[in-house]
This record gives sequence, structure tokens and C-alpha cells, in this order.
Amino acid sequence: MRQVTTVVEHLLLQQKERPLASGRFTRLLTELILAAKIIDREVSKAGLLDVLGGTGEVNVQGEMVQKLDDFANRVIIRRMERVGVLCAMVSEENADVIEIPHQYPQGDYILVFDPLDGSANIDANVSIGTIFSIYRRQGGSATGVTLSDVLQKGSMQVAAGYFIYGSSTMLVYTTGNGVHGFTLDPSVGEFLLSHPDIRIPEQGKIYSVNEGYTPYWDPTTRKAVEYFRSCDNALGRPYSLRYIGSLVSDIHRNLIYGGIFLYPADCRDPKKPTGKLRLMCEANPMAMIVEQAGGMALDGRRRILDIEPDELHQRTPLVIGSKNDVLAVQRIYAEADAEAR
Ligand code: AHM
Ligand code: MG
Repeated sequence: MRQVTTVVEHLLLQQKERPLASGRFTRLLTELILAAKIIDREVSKAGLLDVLGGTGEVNVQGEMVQKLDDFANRVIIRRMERVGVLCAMVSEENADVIEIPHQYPQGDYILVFDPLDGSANIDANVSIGTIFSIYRRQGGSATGVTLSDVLQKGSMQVAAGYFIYGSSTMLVYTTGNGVHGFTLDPSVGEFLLSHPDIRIPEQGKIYSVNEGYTPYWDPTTRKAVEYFRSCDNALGRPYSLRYIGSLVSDIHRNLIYGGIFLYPADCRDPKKPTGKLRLMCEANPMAMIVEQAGGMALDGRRRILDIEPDELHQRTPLVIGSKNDVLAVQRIYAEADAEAR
């Protein structure tokens, strides 16, 4: 009989060297997995139910809220507020910090999440995902949680991961000890270890960027993207372009095959001068995963995980993926900055 490993077994094995581990993190992850299974169930029958399309509302980001976005957000909040190990949550869909109601036990973990990333793709049956990151509250817990408790830089993450609702449903996560992938076996309802210790190839062959925005980029960003389209690069030939427009799917593919994903700053919308992606809900968890897999994540110049957030829904440019490819972009920005001085 084939030996299978569940997420909890895998976590327990990883915690073997930490005999004092309290089991609170395991409880947190177990509950999050249940929320993801419920979301997965709805996503997989999306065409059959009245769950496609928008709710008619616009979220804190000024974007149309999809019905499944709203469903996923509510499922995660309802399940996670009762788990007894959290003191707060942050969702891409909610303007403010979500406090844990007083009737439920409080803990010292903080869950930051994007309930359904890539939701603009839902109606076309393209893979979408849930992204999460977990922090520990710093300092005492005598008072209610404050915004500054939550505004931690990405290097403070205790764990990060994503669920991808695709041709199969997967959980990919890290607790700072490598990146591990689990595939949902629907016949037993468990995520089973399928991709232990994922390593992103050091050199990619794929670049992923929304090239339709070229006219809105600054000359250095155009030069950086041109590097991957030209023959004058590490491969000596153009990279392949793959862009799904669903961050989880684009990064998951690059994690497996190698490659670089870019969402640079552009001048499309003066209200979003630093690109579209959110530092806390999207860039930080993906950066921790990719770094743990041996890759890199920058905003072009700085390491994503070192950026101190000033606000919950702060946006950042993102350049993430195979080490050599990210370094090539960093060099292009550094040369341009040196010339401008
Ligand atoms: P969302 O959080 O509203 O779904 O937006 C984020 C998504 C990412 O999944 C993806 O990388 C990006 O938006 C695509 O944006 P664009 O359509 O501008 O290329
Ligand atoms: Mg998102």
C-alpha cells in the first residue's frame, strides 16, 4: 500500500524537534484547510449555481466584488474567528483590521489573507486561489489589538501559503522550513503530500507580465522586460511568455517550471502609482514561499520581505521568481538608478 502523508502528519513531523510546540498552529492550519475545502466545493460547481458574476458592490480597493469573493471571505472569517488562536485578521476585502469577537477565545496569531485571488477569472473557469500569511502578535496582549500590531514586515511571517483551485486543488505552504505541496484527494477529503520540498529552478525560461501595459511603464521597466524578449540574455534566446492573470496560478507554474513574474509600477491610475498588488495580502506571502524555495522577490530594488508597511492595503511592485532572472532585473534597475545620479 502506498504510504500517504497528510498536512497535519507532515506538520507534526516538522515540529518533532520542537517538543514544546503547543498545537495552536496546527489547529489554525486545520481550520483554514476546512475553510478552503468549503471554498473549493463552491468554486468547483460555480457554473451550476448562481455564484458567478458580481455582487454589484465595489470593495475597499475600488474593484468589483465577485459573488465567490464575498462567499470565500465570509467562510474564512466565520471559521477562523472561532478557532481560539487568533487575535486579528486582515482580508483584502475588508478596509480595517478584523477583530475577534469577545465571545470567542483569543490567541496571539494574526491571519492575513486574500480570500479569492484572481477572481476576475472566475466566470471563465480559470484557476484561482486563496493566499494567506500568518504572523505572531509582538509584545503584550493586555490591550486590544492595534493597527501597529498588524503592520509587520514580511520577514516576520511565521508561515505563508496558498490554495490553488485548478485542474486539481492544492495547498502549498511554508513555515520557514522549505516549501511543501499537498494535493486534495477528493475521495478521502484530505490534502496529501505530493510535492515535498519544492525548489524553484535557479534559471527560468518563462516570463510572466501583463505586456499590454507597456505604454504605461517607465523606460527602465520596459528595458527589464525587453531583456526577457531579446536574445541578449542568460538564455541567448527569448524566454516564453506565459501570463494567466491569476497571481497564484502564474507563481505556482513558475515555482514548478522556473521563471519570473513581474507586476511593475505603472501610470495607468494615479491612485495606484506602485502597481496593483497588495504588499500584505499578496506580495509578502508569495515572497516568503518563493524565497523558501530558493528564489527571490523584490520590488525591483528592495527585498519585498524587508518593506515596512505603513498601511494595511499598501501596494507594491513585484518582481518574483527564479534567482538569476530576478537578479537580472535588479541589475537593470540599479544601472538605471546609477546613471540617473
Ligand atoms: P484580485 O486580488 O482583485 O483578484 O487582483 C489580483 C490579480 C492577480 O491575481 C493577478 O496577478 C493580477 O490581478 C492581474 O492583474 P491584471 O489584470 O492587471 O494583469
Ligand atoms: Mg488578490
